[in-house]
Amino acid sequence: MKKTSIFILFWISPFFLHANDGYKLWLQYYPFENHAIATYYRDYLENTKLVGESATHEVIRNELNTAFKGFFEKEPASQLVSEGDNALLWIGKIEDLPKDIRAQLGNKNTALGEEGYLIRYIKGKVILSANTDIGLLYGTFALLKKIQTRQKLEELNELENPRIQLRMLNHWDNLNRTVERGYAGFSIWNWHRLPQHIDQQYIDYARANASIGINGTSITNVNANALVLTPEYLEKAAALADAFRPYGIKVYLTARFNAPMVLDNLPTADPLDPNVQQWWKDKAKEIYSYIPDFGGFLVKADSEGQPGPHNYGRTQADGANMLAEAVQAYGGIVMWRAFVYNEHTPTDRIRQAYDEFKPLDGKFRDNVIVQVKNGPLDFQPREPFHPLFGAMQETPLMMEFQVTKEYLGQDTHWVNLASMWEEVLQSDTYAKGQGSTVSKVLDGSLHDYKLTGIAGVSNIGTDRNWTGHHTAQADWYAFGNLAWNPNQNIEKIAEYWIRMTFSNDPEVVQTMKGIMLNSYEILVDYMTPLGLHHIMARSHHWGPGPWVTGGGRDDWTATYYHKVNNDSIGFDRTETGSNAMAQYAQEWKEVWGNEENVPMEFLLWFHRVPWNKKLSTGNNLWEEMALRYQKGVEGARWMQKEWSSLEENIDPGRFNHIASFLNIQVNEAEWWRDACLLYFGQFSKMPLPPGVEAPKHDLNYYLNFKRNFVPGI
Ligand code: BDP
Repeated sequence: MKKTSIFILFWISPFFLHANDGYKLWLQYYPFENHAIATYYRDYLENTKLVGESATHEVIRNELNTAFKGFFEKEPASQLVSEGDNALLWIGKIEDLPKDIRAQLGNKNTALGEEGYLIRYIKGKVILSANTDIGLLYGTFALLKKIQTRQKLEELNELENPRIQLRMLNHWDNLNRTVERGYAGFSIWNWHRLPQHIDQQYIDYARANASIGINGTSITNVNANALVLTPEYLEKAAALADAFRPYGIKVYLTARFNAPMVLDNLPTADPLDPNVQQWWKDKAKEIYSYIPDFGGFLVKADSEGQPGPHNYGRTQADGANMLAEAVQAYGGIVMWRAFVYNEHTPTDRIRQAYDEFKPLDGKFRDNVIVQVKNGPLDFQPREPFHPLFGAMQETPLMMEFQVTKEYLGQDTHWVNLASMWEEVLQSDTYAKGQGSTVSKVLDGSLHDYKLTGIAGVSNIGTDRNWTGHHTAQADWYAFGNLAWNPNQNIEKIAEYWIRMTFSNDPEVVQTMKGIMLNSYEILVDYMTPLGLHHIMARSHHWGPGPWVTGGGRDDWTATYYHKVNNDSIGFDRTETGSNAMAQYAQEWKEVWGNEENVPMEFLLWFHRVPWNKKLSTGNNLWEEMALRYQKGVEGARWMQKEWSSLEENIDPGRFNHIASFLNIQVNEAEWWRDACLLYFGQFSKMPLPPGVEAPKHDLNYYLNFKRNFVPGI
């Protein structure tokens, strides 16, 4: 029998009989499905030599042990370190490897960066090496992933470096442990028990993040509480930083712009005032005395009630540069958010960030990076990429994705966010001609940025499975993978996640992958088809609210965005309207600017269209909208059916949990369809086209549907 044929033997393992609570994420390390596969990998895992000593080496050793115990359901012999030099798997920094092993690598390591690793199969041995301890840790997780996904070790020949420097999670966690837009329980940071108690969950959080290459975490809400900058909290943040350090993860804090006033009664927070500047310098010094490798500040200013430089007639660059100067001497950075818009809505809200930041290009200090949301509005189910990505050649920009699904069904909907992210990352900005993708902006190659980064707003909480929905773990996983390399194939990412988290059973892999890769279009169809946006319920954003109007802020209503009337619907963003389209390259104006050939997914984002307008599909606008809502509902039902076919192949704990959530998803998809079509139908005054199911209730029912204490606010 050839060695390779062991990979196609049968798959059922007793492991599936045990209910799984999901806590182990994609680091399940479940037993091999048959003896032949187990034997194949055991040869290597039992003959491993880990060279060198450090806190990170300790982490590597523990991870290898954990994996071994999972794979083989027993303790490894002698700490997995083989005696003598006969090891089959070598793990060590280049400089630590014995001469003969290093010699085998030849000059194949020259392209290794600070955080990179290489894994090579040479003459019967697997050699895993790196320049740094952290590179070694990343390589260890990469190797374990290969084993988890049943790849052949004889084929290993890779050198990997991350394409983006800062790979960050942003927690919107408050000091009282509520999580803004968090749907998986409370904040995992137990501030009250810190700094004395380091919970196991912090360690497992760091492991999980390191396994996907995350190297930074901003632990507090962007709607910031200045208290986190006081000694009481700095001591606690330092304890977290200590716990995360061996995993290569730095801690960042959100800075409230008027902290000098709040904490020390300064009369102003004007960034050009010398006393204010001195205050931040002293504060930075104090922070670094607690956390010597503190990463820096993340700042939300002049947005949604947060104080900022506007309060003093100063620019965003004035504000960012003052903070940047304070941390520069220590190697710190400032991530300054571009999510700035005016409560009086002087212009189309989606224009405002570009209008404000574009003139400041090149005016920021070197250690500032501007953090831009993926789209120009606010984490909607579908938006075109943010025009700033094509506009700032002299100022490093980083991406902000929302991993938590504030506007996409929150915790109970299954939607593969990587599909949305890929669409954005591969969008062409045309900033330097064709092929100037957002991903090239982010990895710094397009404009030669010295600082590069990507952030994901965390979906993690105290729920046993971390993310509420078991499948939302896939979003965390995919985020890390795309942060490491924004050009990674999302189908592969989904496949690896399924294999590591659930099973290598081909039926599970195929079925789950099918659901995941279709889920995004399905959700867009039942929530916001044809470029509709911001039609969620007020404030908590859960469920439909196309009727939301009035109140203090126009730009927080639905009617501002769809402007429906009896004749037409949609936001004209061409020259005849707000002209937000002018912020994009000419190539896009040609695609999006013309109502006749704009891709259907952005029709109402850019245009105002009469209800009876005939579209390329042959339907008029009303019919198309109704059919898409219906299609979305049918898609959700299809997901449910596909999932139910896996009952025999998935452990009952997770199978039932996901089945129950899919039930909610189908009901809510129907709710979205019925509510939106009843509401918009009052204006189109046309009947539902054939094939669209009649709503379950009348419009009044939906208008009056209220729930108390929806999470995440
Ligand atoms: C909005 C959220 C709000 C956040 C804001 C932000 O509703 O809770 O504070 O984004 O990103 O989408 O600052």
